[in-house]
Amino acid sequence: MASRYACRVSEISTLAAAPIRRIAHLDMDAFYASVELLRYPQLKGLPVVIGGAKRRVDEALLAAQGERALRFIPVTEFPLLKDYVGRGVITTASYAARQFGVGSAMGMMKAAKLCPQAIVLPVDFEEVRRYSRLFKSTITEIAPLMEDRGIDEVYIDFTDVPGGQREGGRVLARLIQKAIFEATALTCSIGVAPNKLLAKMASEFNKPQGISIVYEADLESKIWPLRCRKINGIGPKADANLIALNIQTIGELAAADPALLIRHFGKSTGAWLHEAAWGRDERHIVTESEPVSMSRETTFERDLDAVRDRAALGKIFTELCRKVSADLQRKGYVAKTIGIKLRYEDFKIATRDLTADSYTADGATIRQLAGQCLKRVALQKKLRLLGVRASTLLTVEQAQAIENDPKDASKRPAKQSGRAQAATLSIASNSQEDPAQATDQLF
Ligand code: TTP
Ligand code: MG
Ligand code: MG
Repeated sequence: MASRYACRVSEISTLAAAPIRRIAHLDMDAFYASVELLRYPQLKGLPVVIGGAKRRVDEALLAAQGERALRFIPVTEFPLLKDYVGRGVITTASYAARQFGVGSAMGMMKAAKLCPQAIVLPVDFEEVRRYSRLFKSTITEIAPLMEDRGIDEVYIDFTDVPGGQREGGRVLARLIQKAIFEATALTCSIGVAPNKLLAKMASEFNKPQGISIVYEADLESKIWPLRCRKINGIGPKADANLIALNIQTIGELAAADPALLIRHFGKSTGAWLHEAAWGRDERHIVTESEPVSMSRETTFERDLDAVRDRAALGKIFTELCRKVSADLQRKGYVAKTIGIKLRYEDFKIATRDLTADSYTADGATIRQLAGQCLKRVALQKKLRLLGVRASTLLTVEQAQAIENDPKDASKRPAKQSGRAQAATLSIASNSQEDPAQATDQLF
């Protein structure tokens, strides 16, 4: 009897000691605009919108005098929204501009009516990506379980991180905000809650530079008064359907009969809507490692012959290289190894790759390297599929760091626009074909 009792006590104490699941959602404040304001501190506090094309005058100044010169451009020299001609949309607006009702995805013309005095700046994707990486690596140094949710937001598992349970996670949230500010001079907002769904909503509650904690018990007071649209996953269409059912708020959704929701939205969405309205979400944080390669391939509508369909194959091949190049550039990577993959009409596969002595993301360079790989495969049989792969990846920043290291000149990356430099360090193959059969018939 006594031992059973002891066992019960230990069970209870184990339960009591188990930390509460705390998930944070962190979102940068007016991200693109804030990144530009670092470059132009003279515009701080002014209404600024991001959109439109690059300013040539800044480009010239940047090239001639470097980044620091930009901060001395007089405020009066910046283009204003009222003078903007064109049909573009705004990607984001500084908080000073938002007071005039200007915001993301709004047409420039409409925004100009609301806030003609706003300054228009273009986005610099490379800079935005650099800051995106910087704030994310700052987070993972403190809290390793992070899920990347796009350019300016992440989920973080606070549960087992020091400070993650103090004041409902506020202590850790404050620490992360401070670390990000020290690393980037940018501000962010953080919501901490028992799950992703609630954390995502919470991060918006006190923007900008806000922290908000949502406990399970806050569901009724903080979540239920919100409009259904605030649930991440309820888009304009689902929202309109809910409104048609006279369901406007999350509280009304929670009160709705699940059977009615299932009738209107199907089994899985209907059930999910009910769970979401009750603040239930079991999804875990999904961490992702850096990509090891990026590739593009295409299966042809009919098998193609290297001689007869040479022109078509050449075009497809170049296009695949262009896409791999665009993928690398969009994600901010450079590659040192370029490979090709062929599938023949008999479904046999041949691959070749080639490691250059420099890194690149340039389409023409990739095409040239892939072309060299192609010289080493047999092309007598018809082809079903063609693929191009870039591997041995580095981020642009890592590659630049190597380039700037005078001790390691051998690893210097190629200039982005340059042709491949001596690209024949190693030729690897794992083909089921006999390399001796290689022909010179290239497309
Ligand atoms: P958001 O996080 O939605 O917006 P934001 O960071 O500008 O402002 P907030 O303080 O409210 O979070 O988007 C992040 C960036 O993504 C934003 O700075 C610009 C870009 N973006 C677009 O390009 N188009 C869009 O429609 C939206 C919403 C954002
Ligand atoms: Mg943001
Ligand atoms: Mg965001």
